[in-house]
Amino acid sequence: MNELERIKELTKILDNANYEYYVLANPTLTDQEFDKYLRELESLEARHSEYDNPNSPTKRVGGMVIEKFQKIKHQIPMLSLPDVFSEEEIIAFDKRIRDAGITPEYVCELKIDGVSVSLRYENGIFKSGATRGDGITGEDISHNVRTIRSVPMHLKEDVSIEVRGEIYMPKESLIKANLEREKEGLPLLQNCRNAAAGSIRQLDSKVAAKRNLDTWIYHLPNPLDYNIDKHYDALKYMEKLGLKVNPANRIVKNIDEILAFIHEYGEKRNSLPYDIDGVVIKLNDLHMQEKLGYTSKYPKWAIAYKFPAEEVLTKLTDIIFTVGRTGRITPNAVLEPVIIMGSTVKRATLHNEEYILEKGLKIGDTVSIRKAGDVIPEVVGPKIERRTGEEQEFKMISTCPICGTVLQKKEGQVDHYCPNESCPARHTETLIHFASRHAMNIDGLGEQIMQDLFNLGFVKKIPDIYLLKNHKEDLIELEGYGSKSVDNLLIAIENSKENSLERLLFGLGIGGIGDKTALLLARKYKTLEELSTKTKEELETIKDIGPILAYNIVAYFNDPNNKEIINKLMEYGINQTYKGEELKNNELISGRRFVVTGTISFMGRDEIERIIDSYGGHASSSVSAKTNVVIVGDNPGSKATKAKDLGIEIWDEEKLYSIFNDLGEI
Ligand code: 1X8
Repeated sequence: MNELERIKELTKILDNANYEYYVLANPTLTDQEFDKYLRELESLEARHSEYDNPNSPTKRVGGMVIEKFQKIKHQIPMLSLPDVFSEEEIIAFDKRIRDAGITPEYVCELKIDGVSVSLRYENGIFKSGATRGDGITGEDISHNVRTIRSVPMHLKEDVSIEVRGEIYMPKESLIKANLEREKEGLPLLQNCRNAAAGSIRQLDSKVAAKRNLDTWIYHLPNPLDYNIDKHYDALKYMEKLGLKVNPANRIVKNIDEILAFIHEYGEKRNSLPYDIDGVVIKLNDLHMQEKLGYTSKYPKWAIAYKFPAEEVLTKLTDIIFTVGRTGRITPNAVLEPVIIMGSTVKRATLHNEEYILEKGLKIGDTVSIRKAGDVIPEVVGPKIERRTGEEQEFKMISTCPICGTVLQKKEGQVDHYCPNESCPARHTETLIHFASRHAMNIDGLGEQIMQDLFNLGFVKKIPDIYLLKNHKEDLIELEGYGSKSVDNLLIAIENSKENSLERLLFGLGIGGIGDKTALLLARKYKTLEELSTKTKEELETIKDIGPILAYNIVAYFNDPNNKEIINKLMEYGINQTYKGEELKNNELISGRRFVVTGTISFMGRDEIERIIDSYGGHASSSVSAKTNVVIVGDNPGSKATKAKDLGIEIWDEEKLYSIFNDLGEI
């Protein structure tokens, strides 16, 4: 056998082993055998660059870096499905179909919480993978798709075909990735969906390779070309080609069977190794699908039933109080740790006294917890029937838990405040704020560690942060901080010295200066020194700066304590000048008014608004006739509907991504 033939043979053996392991979950080679073949193939390929094959099993480990995402036009648009949330809506869907003279048979499938993908094969060979994009045009993510082992590089028949499905991150992969990230002092991945979305949008395929992504394939766009006239047969056909098709898919004959499927997987949901957020119900007969057709946006032959937000039960072991930077007291639920939607929840805010009384919470209650907007945990309420009589009534505190000062509550307001301006709690909150993401952005200097550093006396005031490098050994000895994370922390602190003025200005925590005002002032005055010389009257001439804010700024710079802080920061080499670029210009953004609603998977709202701002656009929170563009993410609220009603331009996640990407902001 010559070397080319051996390359082909090894490719086949390894592809097949991947298929058996990752699609069938039935390994046939030992890890050692697999590695041996892989190494042999690697060394043959190294000697024969003329046989370079992008689909080689050796390329599964990633390492391909692209410069930018190419566009791929979908041959058939990639539509989304109408969401429904109730039994009634499912019954109405069934009725519409029956009213069209169809006696339906349906296929029930799991709705995977991942990222849609369209895969193209030519003569059985993998050609490309594309995101949904705006449904018409997606982005070429082939380099990342090649790292997903359950995506075959060769189909079992030499067909040319396009198939669609979902790329997702298994729950276990998220847990593993987060364990690693924790060790390395990196921020944790929030959930499987965002982690999957983030990974496939990387230019370097190493990231996707590391994330252990997986697929479920559930749609054949042009089945009639393959003489298939039932959706379920299309699923079977795709499975036969070697694609990973979900074994849960089930043909059902009526509403009761649909509801039984929903109920069954509602129960099994937590024990599945991947996240699902609902059930997709599709008409099985493809000719009937054609007959029903499409609305302008959706197929009429399928719906996506979404599960209610996941709720889990746990115990409310205590209610503790934290004091904010402004002195505001917040009660927090201390919970027996539970995993919900892939992350552990131990605390949840209870906002204020009234909130707790309205929910009727007692300490010791079994409570149900859910994740609002999929990220922030929320206590839904107590399970009264689980009470034993041992629970304790909640009682609001009357003095500050940190300094003991009697709390105040302003007329008509729900929040309690500690009025003591020099309450130590305010110092830690000030410090936490200084290091936070939108201020100096010091990674690794979060709430808990800052509290520890304050208690140990290492950091009492803001400038002390920059002396932490003198306490390196002490830090390493602190429980829970390895030498690696201390190194990372010290590097992050050093790097923050170079931040542009607006971050420092926001970080100082001058009453009423948010990140936007900080940017405005930094752009206008360029240095902290210059800002500090302005009078109240001068400041008030600036649009968006009212008398209170102007007063706060002047008062801040007149306070000797603050002068000392600023002098120290200067002495330690913290930049105090505006480094930002002058306003960037882009006709899609500059001078236009934006509202962002819903969750954008690849970027937080604040960051999006910051970028809009840097092009001289305006981001605001409410939609009005003045709004030019509404950016609509996942789970948008009424703002999206209002935008539609007003006929305002809408950018979905893909459109935003492609604009930001073209501008080099991603
Ligand atoms: C989206 C999804 C579909 C399915 C599963 N998971 C999804 N996220 C399925 O059909 N089994 S269909 C779909 C869509 O058409 N937008």
